[in-house]
This record gives sequence, structure tokens and C-alpha cells, in this order.
Amino acid sequence: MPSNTLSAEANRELEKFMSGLIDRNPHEPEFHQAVHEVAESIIPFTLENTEYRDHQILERMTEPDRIIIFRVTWEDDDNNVRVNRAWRVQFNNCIGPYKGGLRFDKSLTLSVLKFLGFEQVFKNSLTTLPMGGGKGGSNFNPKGKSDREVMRFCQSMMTEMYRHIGPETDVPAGDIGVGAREISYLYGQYKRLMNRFHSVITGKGLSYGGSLMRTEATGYGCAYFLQNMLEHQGDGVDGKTAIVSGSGNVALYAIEKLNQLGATCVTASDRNGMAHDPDGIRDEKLEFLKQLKEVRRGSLEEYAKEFGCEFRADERPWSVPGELAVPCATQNELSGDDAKTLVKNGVIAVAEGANMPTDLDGIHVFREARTLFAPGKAANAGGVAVSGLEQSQNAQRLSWSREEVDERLQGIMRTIHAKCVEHGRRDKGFVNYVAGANVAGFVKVADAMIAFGVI
Ligand code: NDP
Ligand code: 2IT
Repeated sequence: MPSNTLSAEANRELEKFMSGLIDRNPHEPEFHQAVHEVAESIIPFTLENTEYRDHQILERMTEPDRIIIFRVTWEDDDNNVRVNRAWRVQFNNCIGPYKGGLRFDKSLTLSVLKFLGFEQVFKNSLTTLPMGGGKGGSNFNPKGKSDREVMRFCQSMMTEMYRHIGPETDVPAGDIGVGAREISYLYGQYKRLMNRFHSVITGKGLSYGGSLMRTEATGYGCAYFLQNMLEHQGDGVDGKTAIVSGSGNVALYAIEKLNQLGATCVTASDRNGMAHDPDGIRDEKLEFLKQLKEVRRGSLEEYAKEFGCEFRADERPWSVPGELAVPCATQNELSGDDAKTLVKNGVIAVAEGANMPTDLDGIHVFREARTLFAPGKAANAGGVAVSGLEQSQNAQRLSWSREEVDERLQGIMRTIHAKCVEHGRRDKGFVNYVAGANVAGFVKVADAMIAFGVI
């Protein structure tokens, strides 16, 4: 797919690079998409900065260091033997140990994990902390499973995974379908196998090495980034209507912080559909939603019934008007047509809480409309940043206060914003946050790779 904002030479390079990547990695559409989005920014940059081409950095960065694939066998509550597949993609450890979440989702594929691991390399680089990129997970479906089934699955998964991870090697965390409960079971089994109280996983419970604010960090960080983007234009979040998707960890805390910053969040969504609450998801309604999704693991439809608002089955929220859009559910949930609808309805800023929720057409629509658009690798980096801070606290054997972690999180999000502005190509004052995040994330890793030589 050629880009109309690139020179003919850059487009030729992009086509050639992508056709090689697709040949080498067939049947991996999400991975192709994530690389294409990055290559659109990096190829023009490397045409001007030729040392990166001479060292074949983009070719090397799109090949993971290694991928571990393994069987996870476990027993359900009825004593049936169950078999799942799990992966850990160790993508790049040039600036620190592999770091990135674990996803449990019945439709998970290697293509999805490769896109997530690839994005994580750039995101972790942007945080300023010493973290490489990785991602893992399983096609295990936690929906409808008892706590004991989830425990047996996690214990079995860790019984293989423990030999591939470590505080200096690879440090997993949560993602879709992996929250506090799963992290505890995984860590308990690691500790039992290794007899070591290692900082080998983040998102831990507060009583055994977790950091205050890790639960809130991704959503809060995303709201801070949105605020930074708007303030850069002399505006702010206060008084604006926000269209949010998702109702999991990222969405709940993005809504909480956007409320605190004065916005009204009028939508949420889950796999069953979306709820539209024009008065705003706030106060006791937000507390109800947290209980519903974090504790009872129920359907969003219950929220709509409880508070008498509209629920639209099998729909996403993008047709609801608002100035801010914050997609926080999953990849490719916001298409080119959705982006056109949002632009028509007056959206001025989009911040991706999820990873790659906007498809390539959607990104192009926002760019052409000059909508402020923060890609996930910048806007949702607060989660992994506080994971990095959890590791720092574990290394020092102490815990920082909530205020201290929040202050550092705000500082990191401000720094990421500043780097995006510095590296984003500007045309009449417009900041291309996609290009800014890609180039800023790339340079740090690429320079380390060049320094290491041909490895
Ligand atoms: P959760 O599992 O807590 O929540 C996911 C939410 O998205 C749920 O509301 C879920 O619906 C919905 N969802 C998941 N898959 C689909 C789908 N295929 N179609 C429609 N809705 C879907 O995950 P998180 O909130 O942690 O993650 C959300 C996104 O944010 C992901 O892209 C993740 O990679 C990204 N992210 C997460 C970070 C973190 O720290 N947790 C950090 C950075 C990015 P339901 O309730 O029905 O399951
Ligand atoms: O996508 C992500 O950045 C995460 N799921 C968080 C990773 C982490 O290591 O905290």
C-alpha cells in the first residue's frame, strides 16, 4: 500500500521492504500491519541517515531474537485433560531485558504476538527506561473458567516458561485476559520452582513486591498524554466529551483520570457491544463498572440495565459524537470509515490506550484531517513505564508512595510527548505523533545495535 505523503524513492523502498517481509512471514497480517506503520516513518528517516541502512537495522529489528512455542496441558474442574498453545516472543534486548505483557485470548495467534512484541520494542525505548521488547501469551480462554482452572493453567504455563525468563532476561506482565489474579498464580509457581524471590514479573500484588499505581498506570498515562497533546495546542481536556472503547484495565483508569481532568466519558464497550451514557461514566457508576468488569467479570449490558442507558449489541462506540476518542479495547477496532465518522462528528484528538486499535486506513484519515493522533506506543507507554518503576523499587527493596510513582509517570509521559514533538515531522505546526514516536523509539535501539556490531 503506497503512501501519498512519501517521496517516490521512499515509496519504492517501502514496497520492496514490505514485499520481502511478507514473503518471509506469510499469514501474519497483524505483524505486516505494525511493521508497515513503522516503516512508513523509518524508511524516509533512514534515506536521510544512511548509517542505519548500511547496518540493515530495520531488517534486523523486524526479525525477533527468538520465539518460544510450547504446549500447556492442564485439567479442568471436570477432570478433562485440556491442551493449549503458548508463546513467548523475545523480540529485541539491545537496551535492556525483554519486557512486555502476556495475553490470554482464545483467538490469539503468533501474528498478533509478533505485532505486539515489535511495537513493544519502540514503546519501551520511548519510556527512557532500560527495557527491551517482548510479548507472550496463550490461546487459553479465561472466560467462564473457575479460579482453580485459571490457577492450574497458569501453574502449568509457568512450569515451562520459568526456564526462559528471569529478572535480567525477560520480565513478563499482564495484558488482555491477564490481570492481578493471573499474575499472582504465575508468580507463585515461578517462586516455587526457582526458590527465588526474583523481580521476574510486574503487576504483582502490593503485598509481594507490586508497585502502587501500576493498576492505574496505562489508563492514567494515556489521559496525561492526551492532556499534553492538547496543552501543546493551547487547549486542554477540561469540558470535552470523550468516546472511550473497552471496559477493562486500560479503559477503566483512562475514564477515571479523564473524569478528574474535567472530561465527560460517555461510552464504554466490551466483546458484546457498547454502552452510551450521555451523562458520563463517573462516581458510583464508574465504581459499579469496576466491580462488574474487574471483580464479577460480567457483561457491560448489565451497566446499561442498571443505569437505564442505551446498549448497542455488537457495535463499537465510534458513531457517538465527541471531541476526544480513546480506543482502549483491542487491535483493529477503529477502521478508516470509523475515523471518517469521528472526524465528521468533530473529533480533535485521538489517544490509543490499546495497541494498534486504529488500522492503517484510519491513521491515514486522521493524518489527512490533521487530527491530533497519538499512537499506542506513545500514549499507552505509562503501563510498561510503571512496570519498569516496579522493577526499580524491587531492586532497591523499597516501595515508593503513590504520589512519587504518579509524579514519575507524569514526567515520563511528558518526556515521551516532547520526544514525539521533536522527531515528528511538522508541516505548518502540525505534529505527526506517529512519525515522532517511531523515529524517537527507533534511534535509541538502532544506536545500541550499531554499537554492538554485527550480531
Ligand atoms: P483487559 O482484558 O483488562 O480488557 C480488555 C477490554 O477490551 C475488555 O473490555 C474486553 O471485553 C475488550 N476486548 C478484548 N478483546 C476484544 C475484542 N476482540 N473485541 C471487542 N472488545 C474486546 O485488557 P487491558 O485493558 O489490559 O488491555 C486493553 C488494550 O490495551 C490491549 O490492546 C492491550 O494490549 C493494551 N495495553 C494494555 C496495557 C496494560 O498495562 N494492561 C498496557 C498497554 C497497552 P470483555 O470485557 O468482554 O472481555
Ligand atoms: O502493552 C503493554 O505495554 C503491556 N501490556 C504492559 C507491559 C508491561 O510489561 O507492563
